[in-house]
Amino acid sequence: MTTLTKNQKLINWVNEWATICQPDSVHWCDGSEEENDRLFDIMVKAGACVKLNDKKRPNSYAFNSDPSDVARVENRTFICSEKEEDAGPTNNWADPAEMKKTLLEKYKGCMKGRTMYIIPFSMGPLGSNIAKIGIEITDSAYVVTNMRIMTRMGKAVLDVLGDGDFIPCMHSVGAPLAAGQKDVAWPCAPIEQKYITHFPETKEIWSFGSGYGGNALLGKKCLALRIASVAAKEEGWLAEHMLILGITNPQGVKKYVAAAFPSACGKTNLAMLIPTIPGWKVETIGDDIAWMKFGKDGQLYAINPEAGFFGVAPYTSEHTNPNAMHSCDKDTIYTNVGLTPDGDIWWDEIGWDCPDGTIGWKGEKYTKGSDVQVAHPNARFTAKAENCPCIDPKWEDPAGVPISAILFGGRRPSTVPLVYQARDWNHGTFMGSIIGSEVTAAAIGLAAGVRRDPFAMLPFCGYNMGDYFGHWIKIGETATDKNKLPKIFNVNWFRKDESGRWLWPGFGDNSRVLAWVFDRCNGTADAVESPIGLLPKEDAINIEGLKMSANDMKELLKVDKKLWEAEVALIEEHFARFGNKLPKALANELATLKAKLA
Ligand code: O2Y
Ligand code: MN
Repeated sequence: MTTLTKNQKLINWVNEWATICQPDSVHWCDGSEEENDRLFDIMVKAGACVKLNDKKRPNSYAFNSDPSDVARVENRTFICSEKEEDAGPTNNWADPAEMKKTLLEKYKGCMKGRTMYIIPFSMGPLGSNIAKIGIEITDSAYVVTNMRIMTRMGKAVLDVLGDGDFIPCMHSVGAPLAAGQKDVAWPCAPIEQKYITHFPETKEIWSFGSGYGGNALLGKKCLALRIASVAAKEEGWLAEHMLILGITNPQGVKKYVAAAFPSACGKTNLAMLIPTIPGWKVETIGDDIAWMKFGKDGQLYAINPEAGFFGVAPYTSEHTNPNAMHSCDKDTIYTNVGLTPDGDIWWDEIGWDCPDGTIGWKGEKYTKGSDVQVAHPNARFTAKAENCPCIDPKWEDPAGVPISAILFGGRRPSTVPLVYQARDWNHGTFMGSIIGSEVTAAAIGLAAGVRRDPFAMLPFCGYNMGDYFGHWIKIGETATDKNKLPKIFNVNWFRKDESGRWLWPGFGDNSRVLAWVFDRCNGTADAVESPIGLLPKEDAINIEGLKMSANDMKELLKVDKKLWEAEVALIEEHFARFGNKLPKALANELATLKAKLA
């Protein structure tokens, strides 16, 4: 074992886990290219992955997971706070001592026959005062190679850490090997033995049984959202499930926008949007997570704590998101996509037909007309941010970028207009607290209606969501210069008319809405008051070149009193969930909305 640090606390922690897990060997990851190549070589030889055709996809690999391990597992994700109340009504709670006892039994000998990897990683640019250092212990080389893309990882992190503190992240796929036992391509434990657990008071993460995405790449959802949200509340900043983009107008003025949407709203597409309106430019800081802190000047600054994209592959194409497509031209890990006979990848709506002979993610051969599922709907690409053609020049700036606007949104076929602006910070917090998407009865057995996902943080808030609302209110109160707070907007790309026709084209045309947001922040666009907030003036949104009637635009910006009265009743139901944890300021906002509608 080559220990790359003199940090005694870290060495002791690693030794303790090595004693419990009993791996065959311990490897401290230095993050070098040689190490990365060696790990891929080992995985290719073991049949865990395939190296793709170097001429088509240089330095890229395809993995297929076990069919039981294809996504984050919310019902196996736990917040283990000392008090149940501190996990709140939206999280699964477990007693921390009991959970540790259960898991320690599982971790005992769980790495037999495997290597224990020690991954030092930084969430955020190395040395940034907004960044945090974590150490992940894992027995998965797949996790190591993904973490090398998704975070700043390796020896340099240990150098910055010195003898300082780190966030301990413990992970095992939970599949020890007996002497002489042959490994499988994707080791993991059965679903009921998977545990993704968080200990907010001690800021620890223990994950067991899954090798997939958010369950296993612990820097992402576990650290950068669940644990970071707790730290952010304690330290007075914001850890949010938000993309960050830079937008430049034709005069060369640039502003930065952060945005939160529930899943399946096109967050990565918005982060990498190519504007359809002449002269405008959008550049990407991040597509999933934003950490925002006040600077000395009273402005809120954001960093993307990640260094890569763990993007959904299906429906990503040259048409929907060319920048994402080119981010994964090289140096990419693909998970659960189809493997074509010429060593390339395929997924639904990639933009070309699936070649005969493509091997699907479950190992079945596809031929035209067969019903083989080629790519899993949650198939992923892990791609480096530095390979994104529209990456923002400031994406690694340790100081972060100043945020002028925050957007919230959801999939709302009716009721919610294309865009409206909050009157102030508390009203914007109210907007964030009520976002959600409409689901049909058929969707995953849920009752039809609006599924609320406040701030898109429902699965990611590491503490009581009512207290989280309160933290947002407090951020507004403690801002030294209220005029410098970001302006807050709600957007809805998903409005339909009565016949079910989409009213808004979406994708690159969302730049038309971003331009209005930009102009509002720039003081160069007017707005009109409505009961729900500030709406664009008629003709304020540039629809030149779109096949849209004036009536469509009217419909898109309509505030239907009856629908909003029904919405108020639904919001009351939603807020009731938080009991006495609901901040008074949000109850007041709801009362104001009711009064304005009357
Ligand atoms: O299924 C997973 O493990 C990935 S979930 C994910 C990945 C990237 C960005 N966002 C998400 C999410 O669930 O919000
Ligand atoms: Mn996400």
